Amino acid sequence: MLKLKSFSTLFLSLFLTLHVFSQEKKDDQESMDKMWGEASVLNSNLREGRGKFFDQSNFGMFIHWGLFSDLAGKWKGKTYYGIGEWLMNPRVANIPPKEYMKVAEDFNPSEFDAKSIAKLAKDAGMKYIIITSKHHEGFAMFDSEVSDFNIVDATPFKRDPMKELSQACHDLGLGFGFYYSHNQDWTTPGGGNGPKLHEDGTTASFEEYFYEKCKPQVREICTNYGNIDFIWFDTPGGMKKEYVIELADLVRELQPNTMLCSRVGYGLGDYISHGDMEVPAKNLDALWESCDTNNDSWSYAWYDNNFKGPKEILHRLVSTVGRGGSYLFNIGPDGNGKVPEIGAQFLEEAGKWIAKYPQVIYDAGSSPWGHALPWGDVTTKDNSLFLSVFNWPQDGKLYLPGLESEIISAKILGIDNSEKLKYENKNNWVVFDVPYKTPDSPVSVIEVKLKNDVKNIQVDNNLGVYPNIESEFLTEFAEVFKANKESIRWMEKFGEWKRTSQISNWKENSKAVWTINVLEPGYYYLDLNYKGEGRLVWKTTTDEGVMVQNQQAATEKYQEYPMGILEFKTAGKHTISVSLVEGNPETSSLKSVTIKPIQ
Ligand code: JFZ
Repeated sequence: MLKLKSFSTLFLSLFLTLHVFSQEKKDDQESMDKMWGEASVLNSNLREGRGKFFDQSNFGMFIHWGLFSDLAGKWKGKTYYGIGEWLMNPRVANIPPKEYMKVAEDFNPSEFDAKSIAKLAKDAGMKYIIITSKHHEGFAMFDSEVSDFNIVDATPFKRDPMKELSQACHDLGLGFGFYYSHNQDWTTPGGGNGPKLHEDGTTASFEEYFYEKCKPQVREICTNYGNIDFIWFDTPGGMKKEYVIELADLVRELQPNTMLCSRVGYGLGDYISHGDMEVPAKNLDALWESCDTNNDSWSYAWYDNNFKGPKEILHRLVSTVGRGGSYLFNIGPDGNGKVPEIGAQFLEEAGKWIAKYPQVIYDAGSSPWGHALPWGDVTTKDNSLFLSVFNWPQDGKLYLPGLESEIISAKILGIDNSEKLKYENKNNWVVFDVPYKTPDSPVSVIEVKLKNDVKNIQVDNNLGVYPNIESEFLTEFAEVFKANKESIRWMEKFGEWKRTSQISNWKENSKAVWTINVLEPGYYYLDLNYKGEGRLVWKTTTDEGVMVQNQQAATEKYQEYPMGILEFKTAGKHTISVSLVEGNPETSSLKSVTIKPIQ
């Protein structure tokens, strides 16, 4: 029953994610929806079978590399900002396929060093590499008998880098997998969103593309590179189910231990792929992965040096594991085959931290709280909670809400002779006495040993109001009456997807209600994060009859505004209820509520 419920929640959230969108970005969303296809899956007793390696690893490297890497986001002197691997697409530089294919003539990534990339993954603490063998551009980055448009036959480079990389991974004990764009092929007649006609002017069919290129190439990548742990098909779009079944069957036959990601289509994958470049707010009880990139584009783009720092990489990784998933983190080597230096350095630094705290990541379980906590996140193993503290408290107190289970001991990891931490129980909170000085950088870890296995413990997972750190309550966690709770997505730059959950369509008696857990009664600042037009008036009331109502400005972008001071008269469980009092209910939407201690 529990399983069923969380699966249906998951479906719902995936459905909302894929189908709700803001008006102005409707076109982008619709065409992208069509290409992604449905987000599928869910068998799975796979955790003990072929899914075990994936389930336990929790951290892998994704690599986007192709002809587009050589172009680096630029065509005929003009830079096209956004995801680089889409450069030739009509919505970006609109490069005619024949002209695009000529790029191969100058593609010579002579600095490509498979061993150093595999070593980077290993040093970063990643357990496998998944690389683009053919992206939507249709160019095979491997030696293919099936199509000459491949890196051995069409370029001066002449080497098969996939052979080198698969070998290097196997030598270092890393897993290995291929991305393959099975539906979209923008340079092959008949391929998804590809040329409609052959050279001689006759009509090309998807069937021809499928049997003459796609399927035989999938046979090649599943035959010539040893053991393959993942086949990561992408964007099934309008591809017919019978083709997808044929491909999945072929992979199962040739590589019976391979894990297929959900983007193969039609629910034929082994695990769910989240494409949001972000960590979901709530735990998902399934095998799933969140893919993300180390800067903004997936493939190399000359201007894009917005690399995530070690702390951010670790935060996203720990939170993904805390939500119950695996983190697939992308790098984009350039046209010479080199991995951009800054990104590589940050990964190595993150890897040093993981090497010190492997128990926090590998084979670690999800957080019993089911969501992030204001100071960081929780992963688990047997009787232990690992508290990864990203915002170390300045007042010597670390607060853990709602733990209704006996603690045996608590201590800071990574310090020689670290003493047991003192703590006290207050209501159902645990208050740890911690040193003022941050024990480790960029993240400190406290291990809390419990009397029982974490699988059997009780946690009150209501959102907490903390005495020493602000707490943001997302609309995902609210109960909503007579308004719409929805997930919206939009592109920041082209192909750079962002999402948020929001409450919109307010009516006279609409309200959003959060159930929260207050440790210290008293005064707190109340902020609301909303968008809209003109000026809006919001009202917030508590179950104790306290009310805060105020007017603030509004813009079309989400922004946080102070509402005033809210009082909790007693500690314990409370509700806060938010409604729109004045303003256009059509354009007003609420993203979150933040409660901040007053200093
Ligand atoms: C796809 C590709 O089109 C893109 O080039 C890149 O390879 C990326 C990893 O995958 O783009 C997607 C597909 C699905 C989602 C987001 C981007 N999604 O479901 O959110």
